[in-house]
Amino acid sequence: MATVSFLSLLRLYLFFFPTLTTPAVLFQGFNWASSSKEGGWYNWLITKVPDLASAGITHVWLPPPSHSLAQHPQGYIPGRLYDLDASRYGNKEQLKTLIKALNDKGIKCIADIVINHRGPVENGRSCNFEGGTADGRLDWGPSFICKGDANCSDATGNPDTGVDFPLAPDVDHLNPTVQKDLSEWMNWLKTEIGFDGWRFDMATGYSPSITKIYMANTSPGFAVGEYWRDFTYSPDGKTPNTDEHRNQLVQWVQGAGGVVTAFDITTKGVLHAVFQAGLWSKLKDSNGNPSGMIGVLPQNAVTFIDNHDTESQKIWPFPSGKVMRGYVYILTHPGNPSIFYDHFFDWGLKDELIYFSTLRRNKGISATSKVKIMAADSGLYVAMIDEKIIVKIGPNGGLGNLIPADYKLAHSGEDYAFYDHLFSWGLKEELIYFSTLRRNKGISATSKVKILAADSGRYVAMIDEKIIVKIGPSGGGVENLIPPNFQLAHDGLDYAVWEKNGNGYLLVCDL
Ligand SMILES: [Ca+2]
Ligand SMILES: [Ca+2]
Repeated sequence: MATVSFLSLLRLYLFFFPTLTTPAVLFQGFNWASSSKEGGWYNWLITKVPDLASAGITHVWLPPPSHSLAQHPQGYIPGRLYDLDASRYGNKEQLKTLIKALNDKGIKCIADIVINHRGPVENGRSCNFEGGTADGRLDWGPSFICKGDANCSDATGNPDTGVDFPLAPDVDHLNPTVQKDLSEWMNWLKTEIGFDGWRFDMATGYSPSITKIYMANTSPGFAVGEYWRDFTYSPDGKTPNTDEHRNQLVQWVQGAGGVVTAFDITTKGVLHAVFQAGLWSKLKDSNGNPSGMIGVLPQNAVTFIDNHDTESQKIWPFPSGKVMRGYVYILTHPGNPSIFYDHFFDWGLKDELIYFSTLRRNKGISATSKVKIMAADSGLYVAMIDEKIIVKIGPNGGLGNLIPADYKLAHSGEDYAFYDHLFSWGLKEELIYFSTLRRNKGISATSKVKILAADSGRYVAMIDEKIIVKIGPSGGGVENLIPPNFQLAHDGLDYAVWEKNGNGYLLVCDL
């Protein structure tokens, strides 16, 4: 058999262990109106699972799952934390069914953890809480609430370690029983309900050292915090507080133990500065890197364009008409990008979002991909990612000689384009591989061809029932065409070879 290069081995390794290397693409699976969806949101979202799978989504962030005060049906003032049947999104069984359907497609689920504050028993004393089980779990009184909280006059707990939530009693997270009860509840969400990780609501509400405790006690597969600090500008409107802003995010992540990620609100702010105020140079920091959190701690950044607050409630909506340009940026750049439900399903952007999330996966763009910013001024942003693609955003078409000769325009949309790297080295090695394959497999002038697919950008054929070859840019559903006794043996740019009873797996073990 032909010499198998290290690169081929690496590709094989990536093929067999995708979960270790597949970059995360998150999806926010709800908006502010979802709790009033007729028939229940969980029942609705489950019909969208195939779309999410085809977009390469790895994690879906679901809304707060517990009972919540009647006037807050979205779940953000939860009371009976264990009571998932009183949620306005659906009941516990519907939630479990949804999570299982997502898990079956390889998608993990993130629970929205609202623990800064808690909704008291309604029509009772303002500072009594019920856990939602027959036993005493999470049944709390005033001693569990931060002293001085305006929502609980007889609170006797420790002073708040963070920001106060004005609409409900703030929980005293320094109380060891609080830490134990909430950790237990979160672990129950994992083991009993099927969640894999957390989105920490209002993470400014308590010290990062508290988040660190919950991270350690619950070991989530993925966790992201909403550490919200307002993005501001100097009085002349020209200088956003970019460095200071992202440093707060970084300090929070480090204070919380360094494993948790944070929503990259700085990157959203920078994109607002660009598309609202035309401050294109702000896309590059003083070191030549992206000026959001992705420029300093990308593996801990979750980039986003909008969410159930900023867009649904018009708190800080992305500049009008520029949403797709924002996604082109975050889906081609480092960090862990996320997609908002509305943009994907309601705004007509689905195909483009799938295009760019597929591009991200195919090119192996990850949370720590390298960005080389080639232009960031006067309506033009051009950046090379991992020396594999070049992305251009902005109305200014004056590219001059910016795009190297070995990059070719592959895709474009309104004020954005992507250039793909042409592999310019010689073909000798590949030609030897295929001529050797031909000889070793006894492929002859009269070999039998069984065509398995010839449509939509892909050609798949079995030769003599010994090998399968795939040619074409589309990867869509090819894995379903390959019988289980065929193993991926080799691949290149838009082509791949599978061998019957091949020794691909053994090669992987040799690594
Ligand atoms: Ca409060
Ligand atoms: Ca608080």
